[in-house]
Amino acid sequence: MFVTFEGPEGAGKSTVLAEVARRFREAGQEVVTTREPGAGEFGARIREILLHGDDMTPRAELFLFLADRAQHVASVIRPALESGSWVLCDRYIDSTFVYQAVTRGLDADFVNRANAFATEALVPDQTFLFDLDPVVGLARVTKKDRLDGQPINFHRSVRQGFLQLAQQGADRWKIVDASQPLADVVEEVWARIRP
Ligand code: T5A
Repeated sequence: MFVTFEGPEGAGKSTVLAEVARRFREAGQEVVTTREPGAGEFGARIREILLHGDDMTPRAELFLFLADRAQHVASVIRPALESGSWVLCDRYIDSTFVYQAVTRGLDADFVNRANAFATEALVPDQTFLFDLDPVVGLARVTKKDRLDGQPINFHRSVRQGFLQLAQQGADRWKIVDASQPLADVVEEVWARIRP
């Protein structure tokens, strides 16, 4: 099973993902935890440019996220799935659609096709949307990066973009109210992630 965690900044994705993975391991289930951008040495270098480098054009930004994803799918995600492991991934194709197409304004059809090309059409089985007011989420983030530092309207558009995508999307989406206490968010995801 390939499960992705999506949402605006500071929504609690990585914290919840780590706790869910701990529970899987405790139950004897093989699980690989990973994230985008930034898995492995190749991804780490791209992450550094994307999050801590100089400003860049939306098109350059798109291709860096896609390069990271192509390598990540081929070297981490597919091998793990083929070995029978669960894969829990912090951000994936939907982040590109929302940040680079909806919010940056790049062509949505092109972004969808580019996502499919980069991943050889690997779509998650399940996606959790951690929905949260960006003002609350940004207040939770202590070390701000290049994207956290965008104007608040950028982050509002990200939230709306994710909500629209999840509401229109296929059954793989589950929307979680990420403003609840952390323990409640964990329980909700845990209850809904098990097949
Ligand atoms: N991006 C990414 C694109 O533009 N296109 C793409 O294709 C991709 C893949 C990645 C950036 O790149 C963009 C999106 C991002 O801007 P990142 O650092 O990986 O940058 O960003 P995030 O994934 O947003 O990581 P964050 O750390 O900001 O958010 P999380 O993982 O959702 O939040 P988390 O778990 O780190 O929690 C933040 C803090 O809040 C607390 C935690 O303890 C932690 O201190 N917390 C809660 N506090 C109260 N109540 C709760 N329910 C809480 N849940 C967590």
